[in-house]
Amino acid sequence: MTHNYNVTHFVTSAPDIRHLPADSGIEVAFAGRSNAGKSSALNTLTNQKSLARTSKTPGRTQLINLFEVTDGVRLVDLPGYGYAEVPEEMKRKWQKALGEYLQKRACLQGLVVLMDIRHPLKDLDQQMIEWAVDVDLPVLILLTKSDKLASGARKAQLNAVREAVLAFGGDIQVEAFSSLKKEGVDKVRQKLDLWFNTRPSVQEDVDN
Ligand SMILES: Nc1nc2c(ncn2[C@@H]2O[C@H](COP(=O)(O)OP(=O)(O)OP(=O)(O)O)[C@@H](O)[C@H]2O)c(=O)[nH]1
Ligand SMILES: [Mg+2]
Repeated sequence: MTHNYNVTHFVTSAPDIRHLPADSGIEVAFAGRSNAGKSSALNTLTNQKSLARTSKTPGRTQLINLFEVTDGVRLVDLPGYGYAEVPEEMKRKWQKALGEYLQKRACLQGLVVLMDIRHPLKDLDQQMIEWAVDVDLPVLILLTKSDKLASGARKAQLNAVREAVLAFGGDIQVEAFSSLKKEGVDKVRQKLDLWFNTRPSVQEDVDN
C-alpha cells in the first residue's frame, strides 16, 4: 500500500520524550544535526511549503513535532542535535532523551538520519545510528543539500558514506537528497511506505 504524503497534517508538539502521545500506531522519526535540513525534507516529502518550520538560524525546532499522514501513521520532526550555542548540560539531557526515545518507543518503525552531504557522519550522527542498529531499527540516511555539490563530488560522497556505514552492520540505506532540487524524494517515499506497511512487533503477553 502506498500512502499519500501530501495530506500529512500537524497533530501536536511535545516539549520532550515523556510528553509524547500514546505509544501506538506507527511512527517514523527524522533526526539530524541542527540545520541538516530535517524540516525542509518533511516539507518536500509532503509537498507543503510550511508544514514543518524551517530556519536559517540553527536550533529553531525546539519541540518534537508530530505529523499524521493518516490515522495512526505519524512522521516525527525531532529537534536538531549538536547546536553549538546550546549549554552543555542541555545538550547532554537532550542526547539522553533521544537515546531513550529510539530505544523505548515501541511504535517507532524506522529512523531517517539527515546529514549535510558536505559534513556526514559526525560523532552524534554515529551515536544515533549506533542506537538504532542496537535495537534493530532500520535507518535511512539522507545526504542533504546535495545540490551544493557537483554531480561527480556528489556520487563520490554517496559512495564513501555507503562504504563507511557498513561498519555499523544493521539495515542502513544511504541516499542523496535535495529539498531544493527534489532529488531523492521518491526513495524516501518508497522507504516510508515499506516501513509503514510493516506491522509493529506485538509484545508477548507474559501473564498467559
Ligand atoms: N541548498 C539547499 N539548502 C537547504 C536544503 N534543505 C534545507 N536547506 C537550508 O538549510 C537551512 C536549514 O534547514 P531546516 O530544514 O530548517 O533544517 P533543520 O534540520 O530542520 O534545522 P533545526 O530545526 O534547526 O534542527 C535552511 O536555510 C534551508 O533553507 C537543500 O536541499 N538545499
Ligand atoms: Mg527543523
